[in-house]
Amino acid sequence: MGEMNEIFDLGRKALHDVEKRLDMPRREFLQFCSTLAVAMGLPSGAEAAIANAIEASKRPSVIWLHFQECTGCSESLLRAEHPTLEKLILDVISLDYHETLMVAAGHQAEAARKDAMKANKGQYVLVVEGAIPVKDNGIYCKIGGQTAIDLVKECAADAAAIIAIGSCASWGGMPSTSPNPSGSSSLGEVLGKPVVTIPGCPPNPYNFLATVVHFLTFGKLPDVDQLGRPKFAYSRLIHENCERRAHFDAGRFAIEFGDAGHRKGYCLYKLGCKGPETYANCPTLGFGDAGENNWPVGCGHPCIGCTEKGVGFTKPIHQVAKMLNVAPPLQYARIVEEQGKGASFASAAALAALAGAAAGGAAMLTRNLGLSHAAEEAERRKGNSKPQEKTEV
Ligand code: FSX
Ligand code: SF4
Ligand code: F3S
Repeated sequence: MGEMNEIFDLGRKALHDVEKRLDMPRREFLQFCSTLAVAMGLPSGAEAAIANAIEASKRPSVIWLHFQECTGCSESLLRAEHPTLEKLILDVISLDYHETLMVAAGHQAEAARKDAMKANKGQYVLVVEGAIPVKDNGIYCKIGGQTAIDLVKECAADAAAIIAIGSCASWGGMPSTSPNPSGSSSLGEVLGKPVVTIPGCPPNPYNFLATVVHFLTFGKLPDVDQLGRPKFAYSRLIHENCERRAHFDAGRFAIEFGDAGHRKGYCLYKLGCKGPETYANCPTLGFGDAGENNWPVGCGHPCIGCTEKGVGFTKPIHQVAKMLNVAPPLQYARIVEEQGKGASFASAAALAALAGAAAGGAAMLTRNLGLSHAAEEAERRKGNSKPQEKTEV
């Protein structure tokens, strides 16, 4: 109740103003603030602070630089619906320089960047999308006659906060894959200091939005992990929240794209899913405001680990993942084994308890991965006897 009172403390007039400014009904606005508070893992009542900050704050000036990338980060932001990008640009942040979206071009564009930097010295947010080529003094990427290296250093000097958006800016991403002829590097490497990173190829726009709103509300960027990723978004393994996890634990795997297991929504581990070694909130957040299960695994493709340095664009897509966390799957009964064979659920639980959590988990994991071979055979036999089970993929 306390937090509701705090929200009501915003006052009718303030809510009316914000409603008008964002062209968003107040209920939707308050819902938006609550969603961001939950996404950031903030304690109850924080939505009031967020609502207050958005209502009262001067919009922070944002300078957004593009280097070696595909513009997918900006594209994913364009798909954010709550609030839409134009509301975000016009009412939550002031996007003063963004090469893809700004109307100005040439000298006019560069003048807009310099003006914004001067007017908001020490207060603007610098967002960098794309890797930065450092080979041969950075001559492989120049904008307005300046190398990306010089440009980013100039803009970083007076920024209040620096955010690397996308895997390319966060750790080199796709442009840095071997043999990396232009020496594509991350923003942190070029600046020689850690920056907040929002990796993903593309990243989820709400992770970016929540990070900016955190800065707006608390005057500082959120807590980050050792790779600079906001903990609110990147502290859980995808494998821990995946809707296919029960299949993994029960040893039910898709073996080939389009086989019976794939069509039944089985676990994609054997197709190379990197969920077990990738930290991100993709399964819980989804993409594109397009409803449930709208994320790579939900759509039937293994996670390639795009948010994880050393996994995405580094490990082969179909190579099986390294298991980082092994928890004993005590809560799921296995169904893919012949009757009368294998351990019972109760005896498996007792075994896991006796062997200790980690050892038990590893044993169960090995067992289930092994089990799946029997399951594969069973699927194949079924496929042979029932031609309609086969797919044309
Ligand atoms: Fe593209 Fe962004 Fe990938 Fe990179 O996203 S979606 S190549 S992370 O910098 O534009
Ligand atoms: Fe989900 Fe991939 Fe883990 Fe399977 S391996 S449960 S598909 S995250
Ligand atoms: Fe990337 Fe895997 Fe999420 S591929 S978008 S980290 S599900």
